[in-house]
Amino acid sequence: MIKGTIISLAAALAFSVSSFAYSEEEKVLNVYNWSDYIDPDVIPEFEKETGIKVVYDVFDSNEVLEAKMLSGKSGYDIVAPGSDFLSRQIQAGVYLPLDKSKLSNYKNLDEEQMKMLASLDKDNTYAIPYQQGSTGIAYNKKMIAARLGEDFTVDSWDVFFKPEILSKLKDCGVAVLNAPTEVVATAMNYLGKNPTDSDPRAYKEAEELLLKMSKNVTYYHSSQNINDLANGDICITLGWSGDMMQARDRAREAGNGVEIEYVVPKEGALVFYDMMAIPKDAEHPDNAHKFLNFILRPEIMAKISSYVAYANAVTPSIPLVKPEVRDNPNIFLTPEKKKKIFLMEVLPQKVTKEINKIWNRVKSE
Ligand code: N2P
Repeated sequence: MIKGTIISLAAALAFSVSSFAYSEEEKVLNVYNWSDYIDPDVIPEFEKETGIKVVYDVFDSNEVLEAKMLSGKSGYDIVAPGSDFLSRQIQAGVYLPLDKSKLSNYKNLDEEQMKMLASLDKDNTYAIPYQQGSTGIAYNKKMIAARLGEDFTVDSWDVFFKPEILSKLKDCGVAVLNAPTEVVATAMNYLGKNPTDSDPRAYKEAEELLLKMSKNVTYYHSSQNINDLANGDICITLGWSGDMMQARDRAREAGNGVEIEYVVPKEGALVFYDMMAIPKDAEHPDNAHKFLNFILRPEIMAKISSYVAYANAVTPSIPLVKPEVRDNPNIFLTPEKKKKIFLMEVLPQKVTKEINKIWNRVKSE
């Protein structure tokens, strides 16, 4: 009898402590996501439904996010690293394992892609895929035709890596992502080398190629190219697929006559998955799980992909994505395009260090 009372007392106490802890979590969620990466209605919808106030900050560089994460105190509840960066950050122990019992919509994720992502996040322990895109070339059709001829087809990285071509575009504005890991990998791939070689000495030729390219580059920036391309302030950019489609939409909305094309060049392009994970020091992990579960709903994920023009891995969302995005072979890649792409693998720190050194030299060229 006494034993029974003690047990039920203990159970009651445990219950009240856990419900206390649960109700104690402040109704706040600090999100750190890429810029231009969500439908602006999604956050207010989440806030309205849950009563959780979202503080939404943005970044446009994996390297910047990584520096924050490795400093140990991010101050965020949700962050969105690229899958290769995520993998290295997992090894550094900066994330909380997901509590999948709180993610009833987890089942919506495409099994095949999750299996592939498990090579970077074992058993998909720490993260869910948010959006997926490629790193290719976008250009202003009329400006390029005026300089390279009506018959010139932009379908090769030659445009960036052959100075005799790129120099003809210098006057109309050439932008390159300020994304050292991706741009160096792109140069390696163009040279027929392993884009994720683990030997720092393998990157010499890529550096030379980029140094030559840099003579004709107007600026390095990872989000300014959207508006600049839409407004006709640059004529070509090495850019992210969905962002470039957003540029096209903005030009159309403005009715300014700017026509934009995006291509995955024939030599291939890097494909990335941006993931969402919960930092270990998150102050609102329950709210974070609620947010992840919310965006895993087919109609919410479809809304996001329709707006940002990136693909996603929530299978039942695909039929709900607007046809212009869903049927765009550069966004939801066709099997034909899939043959030409490559995924980043985790780079050892010594390679990242070398890439950063190369990048500083390239940018100051
Ligand atoms: C969103 C860009 C995210 C793609 N604007 C690069 N990871």
